[in-house]
Formats: sequence, C-alpha cells, structure tokens
Amino acid sequence: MKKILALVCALAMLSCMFVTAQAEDLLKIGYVQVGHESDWRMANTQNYFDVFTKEAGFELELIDCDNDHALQLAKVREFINKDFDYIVIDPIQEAGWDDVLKEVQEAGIPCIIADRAVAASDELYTTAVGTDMTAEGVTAGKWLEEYLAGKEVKILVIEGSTGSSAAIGRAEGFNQVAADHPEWTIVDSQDGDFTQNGGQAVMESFIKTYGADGFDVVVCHNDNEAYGAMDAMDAAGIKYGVGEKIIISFDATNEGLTRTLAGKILCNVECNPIQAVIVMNVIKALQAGEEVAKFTLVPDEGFCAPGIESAIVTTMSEEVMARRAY
Ligand code: GYE
Repeated sequence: MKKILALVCALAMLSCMFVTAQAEDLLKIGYVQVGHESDWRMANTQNYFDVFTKEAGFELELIDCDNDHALQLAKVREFINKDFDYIVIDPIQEAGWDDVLKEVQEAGIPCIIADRAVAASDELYTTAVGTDMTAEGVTAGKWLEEYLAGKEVKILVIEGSTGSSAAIGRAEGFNQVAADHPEWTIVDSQDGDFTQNGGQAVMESFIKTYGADGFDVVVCHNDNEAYGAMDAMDAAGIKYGVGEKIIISFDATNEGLTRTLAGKILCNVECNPIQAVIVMNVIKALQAGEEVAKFTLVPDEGFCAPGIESAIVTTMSEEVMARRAY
C-alpha cells in the first residue's frame, strides 16, 4: 500500500513539474488592443485569440483599451514590469509613443507595432506589421476617378478616429487623388470615430447643414461608419447606390461586402484584420534569432458593386463573397 501511495505521490509531483515547466515554456505576449469600436476590430481580436493559443506555445494577455491612449501607455508599462517576452502595440493614435517605446527597449523586450502605425522613429521598436492605409485611400480615390470619368461632384467625408494612422493615411491617399480633380469639391470632413453611432451622428449633421442636394459622394473611413451614414440617409429618405448617392467605405468586412454585393456601398477597400499569423511568424523568426524586416505588409484588395466594371478593384459576386475569410 505504502509503495502504491509513494508511486502515486511521485507521479503527482512529476505531472506538477511537467505542468510548471510547460507554463514556463509558454511565451508571454502582451497586446494592447485599440478597443472594440468596429466589426474590423472584433475580427482582429478574435484572430489573435485563435492564433496565440497555449497549444501553439503562447500565453496571450490582450487588453481592450477602449480608445484610451493613456490606458495603452499604462498597460505597456505593466507588461514591462511583469517582464513579458513580447509586447505588441496597436496604437490608437500615431503620436505620443517615444517615451514608452524607449522604456520597452531599455527593458530589452522586443516590441511589435501591429495594424496602425506610430509616428516615432523605427529605431524605437523591433518591427511593424500592418496594411498601407495611404494606399487604401489612393485605391478609393482611383476607383472614384474611374467611376465618375470627369463628372463634377460634391464629396462629404466621415473620418476615422482623429490622430489614428488609419484615418490619417486614408485621408492622405484619397486627397492625393482628389488634388488632380478640380471638378471634385470636398465639402466637409468630420470625425465619426470608426463607430456606427459616430457615422450616423456625423451624417445627420451633414444632412441638416447641406441638405440632400448638397452632396453626391460620402467617403466613410470604415464600414461601421458607412452603416451609420446609411441609417441617417434612410431616415431622411435619401437614396444611395448606382445612379444615387455614392458611398465609399473601407475594411471590406463580411457585412460591408454584403452591402457592396447588394449595390449599396459602391466601393469598399479592404483592410485585412487577419494579421495574427503574420505577427506570430515574426515572433517565431525573432525567437530563432533571425533578422526580421522593419515592416511586413499585410496585402489588401478593393471591391465594387456588381454591374460596375473596374480596372482598379474587383467587382463583387457571390463567388468572391464565398472565398472571403472574414
Ligand atoms: O479600419 C477600423 C478600426 O486600425 C485599420 O480601425 C484599423 C481600423 C479599421 O476600427 O474599422
């Protein structure tokens, strides 16, 4: 009996040691996520949970920072104090990162900037992974140029969160194309904070100020803002689609593309939220002591509504919809 007990104890201790060893082997990843403002963001968060699993060798602590820059800074400092193996930052705003990035560097923790960009020198972080937001803005502008073919239009813009690289890049890219078109007038441009409520509120005030005849095109910096703008236009009896007001959006989420397929959002420029595998591969390369590029681009594609031929973006169809991953 004693022997059996001793054996059971020894086995229990062994399995205990095994579990501890396993927990110690897991790479601790701290991720300061922007928030939960949009469908894009939810898909991005889910993707991190799907990829950075214990089975894959990671212990992920993902913090929803609810669009609070100060909270992002505080959480990064907490990760430093807890001596995490990697810190991943999705910066709410571009500015204001220098000090904390220096602190991460001094602590010797590799730092990855994901999705959005920082305005700091790239010597202050290990590497960055993300989409090219300026190129996304150019794609939207180029599509509009092709679609309008010289027609005079009045444009309203519902911007993404002020100070975010996503809003800055998309505006910059679109404005680059607009600069070649004296027949385009950008009537107004306001922050809709990347949310449906924000998009609706901005569109309601635009309609109040400019009336239904005061605009032809609405550029929304993400799909959720476009849904809000559509709600506001529906309530005011303003039609959108081919031959009506033109809505352009970014993200190309499942719901966004469903509305493109339905001919409601005429152009939807993708921003791919499935970025966690790329970040994981970067971490694996760093673990193996390999050199990694300063920036890894997540490729995007643009889409337009059925019946519109385009050399710039892909025309939506059921087949295109079926091959989408999110
Ligand atoms: O377009 C928007 C989200 O940073 C690219 O943030 C991302 C943007 C995305 O809230 O929907």
